[in-house]
Amino acid sequence: MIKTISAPLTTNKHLARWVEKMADLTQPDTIHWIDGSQAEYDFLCGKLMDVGTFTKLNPDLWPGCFYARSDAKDVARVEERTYICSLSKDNAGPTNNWEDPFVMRRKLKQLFRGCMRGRTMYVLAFSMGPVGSPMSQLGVQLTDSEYAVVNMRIMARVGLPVLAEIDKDIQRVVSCMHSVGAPLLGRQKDVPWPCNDEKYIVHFPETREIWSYGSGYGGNALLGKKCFALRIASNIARDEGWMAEHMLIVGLENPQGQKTYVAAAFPSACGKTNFAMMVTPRGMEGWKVWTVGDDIAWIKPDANGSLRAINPESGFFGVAPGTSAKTNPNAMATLRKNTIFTNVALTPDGGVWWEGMTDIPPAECLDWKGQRWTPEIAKATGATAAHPNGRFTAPASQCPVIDESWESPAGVPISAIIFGGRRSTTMPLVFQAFNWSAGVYSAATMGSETTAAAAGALGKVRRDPMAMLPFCGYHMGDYFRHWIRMQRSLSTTPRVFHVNWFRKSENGKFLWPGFSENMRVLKWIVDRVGGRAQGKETPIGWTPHYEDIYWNGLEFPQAQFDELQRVDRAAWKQEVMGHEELFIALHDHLPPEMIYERELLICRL
Ligand code: TSX
Ligand code: MN
Repeated sequence: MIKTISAPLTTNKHLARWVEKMADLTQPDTIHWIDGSQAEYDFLCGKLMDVGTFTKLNPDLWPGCFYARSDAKDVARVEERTYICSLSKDNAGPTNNWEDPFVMRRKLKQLFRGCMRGRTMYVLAFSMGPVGSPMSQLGVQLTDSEYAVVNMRIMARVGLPVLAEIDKDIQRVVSCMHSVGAPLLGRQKDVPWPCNDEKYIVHFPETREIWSYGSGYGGNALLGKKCFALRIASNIARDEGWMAEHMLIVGLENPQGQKTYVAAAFPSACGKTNFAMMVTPRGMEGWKVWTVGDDIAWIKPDANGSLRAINPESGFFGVAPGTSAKTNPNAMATLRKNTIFTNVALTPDGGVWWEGMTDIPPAECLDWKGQRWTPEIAKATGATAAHPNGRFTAPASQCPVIDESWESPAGVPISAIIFGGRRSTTMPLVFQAFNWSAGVYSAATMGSETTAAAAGALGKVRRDPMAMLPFCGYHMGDYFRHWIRMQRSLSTTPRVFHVNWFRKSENGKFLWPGFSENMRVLKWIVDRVGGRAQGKETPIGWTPHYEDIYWNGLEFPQAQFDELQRVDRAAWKQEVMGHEELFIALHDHLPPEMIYERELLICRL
C-alpha cells in the first residue's frame, strides 16, 4: 500500500490517472510532485547527502556544489541495452536495437512491478526548450532517483510552470518511466548509488514513450536529454517537418557587431563543448563566440523558409577530464558554483579534480571509486583519478558567454551547419559543400577515429552520420531522406561545411593548433555565408586559399597550410570506398540523392 500521496499538482485528468496507474505498478512508499523550487532542490540534495550519494563540496571554493560517485558498473550510456521499439522492425533500421513492442512491454511490466518499493516516486514535469515556446516539447518523468531529479532540474525547465502548461491540455506530453531497479524491502538500508545489473533503455516512437530501467547515470536516467530530445524528438521532427539534431549552437559576432548563428555536429571526443564556448585568439580582437547550446539543437523552418534553432536544454552535462582554464576557460567559470560533479576525484580540501584540469595533479586525492590516489600510484597502476566519462552538470545561465537569445522562444536563425570528425589524414581543415545534397552526403558519411576514451580499436575510422548514430530514433536511411527533403521547406538552405581540427603530419604531429585558433576557420565560414570570402574549387568542395584565412596574431607558414588543406585524390578514392559499408547496410532506405552524390564525387576525383 502506498503510505503517502502528495496532492497531484495538476488538473489534467490524464496525467493524474497515469501517475496513479504507474504507482500501482511500481508500488512506491510515497509520491512526490516536483514543484521545481530551490527549497525542494535543497531538500533533495540533503536527502542525497543522508544516504551518501552526495558529498557537499567546500562552500568557500565550490559554493552550492555537490560530489557524487556512481556504482563502478553504471558509468556511461548502455548502447547495447538501448532499444527502439517501433511497430515494424524495418522502421528502427539496422543501426538500432529493436524488439517487438508487445514483447518489450510485457518484459518492462515485469521489471517495473514493485520496483519502487521502499522509495519515493517523483513526478517530474519538464519542458525541453523555454516554457511556452512554440518550439518546446513537454514531458513527465516518473522516477525513484533523487539524483535524476536534481540533475534534471539543472538540465531542463521543471515543476510548476511546466505543470501549468500541461494543464492547458493543448500539447502532447511524452511519458517517461524511470527506475534504478533497486527496491528497498523490509528494513533494507539504501546504498549511495542504487542501480541494477540488468538495464533497459527503451523507446516507443509511435506512442512517444520512454522506459528506462536499472541505471542512474546521465543519458540513461536524465530522460529529457538523449532519450527525448534526440531519439523521440527525431521521430516527432520527421513527422512534423523539422530536425532534432546532436548539435551545438553558437553566435559568431564580428567586429562590426553583426552576429551569425551556426550549428555544429561532432561525434564524441572532438571537443564539442570547447567549440561551443570558444575564446577569441590573439590577433582577432573584436570577434566573439556566444554560446546558445553545447549538445542538442531543435531546428525548424519559420514562415519565411529560414531555419531557426533552440537549445532544448538549460544546462551542460559535460565530460570533465580534459576541461581546464586552458582548453575551456568559460566552462571552468560556468562550473565554479551550483554544479553537480559525478565520477571525478575529490581533493582533501573539499574540491574536485580530474585529469587535464591542472598541469600539476594534487599530491593526493580520492579517486572516482573512493580509493586513495596519488600521482605515484597512477604511475604504478595506470589508474586515473577521474573516470574518463566523469561529468559536470552545470546551469547554462552561469556561462559567461551565454548568448542573449539563448532562451528566445523563437530560437535563433541558423546560417550554416558545420560537421566535423577526428581524422588524422584525408580530411582538410575545412571545406564547404557545393550545395545542400552534397552537404547531406558529406554529413551522412562523416567519420571519426576512435580514441582511448571509447571501446574498440584505436585510430580506426568509425562512421557516425551527423553524429547521430546512437541517437537517431528511426531508420538512418529515412533520416537522410528527411534531411534531403528539408530543402523543400526552405527558401535558402544553410551553407554546409566540414571541419577537421585533428589532421596530422607524416611524423604524427597535429598540423593545426586548434582551440581558439579555430576562430580563424569560423571567420572564413561567416564570410562565406555573407558572400565576402573567396574559395577554391576542389573535387570535394570549396576550400580557402591561404590568403582567405585571417592570420593576424598567428605564425602559420603557407607550406603547412597547404599540407593541412591538401586534397589527396588517392586517399579520397579510398575514403569513398569506405562509405560503401554504411550504405550497404542502409541500401533499401537510402535516398537516391546519396547514390548520385557519391557518383558525382567519384567523377570529380
Ligand atoms: O576541443 C578541442 N578542440 C576544439 C576547441 C574549440 N580539442 C580537444 C579534443 C578532445 C576533447 C582539440 N585537440 C582541438 C580542438 O580544436 N585540437 C586538438 C589537437 C591538438 C592538441 C594539442 C595541440 C594542438 C592540437 N597543441 C599543444 O598541445 C601545444
Ligand atoms: Mn552529446
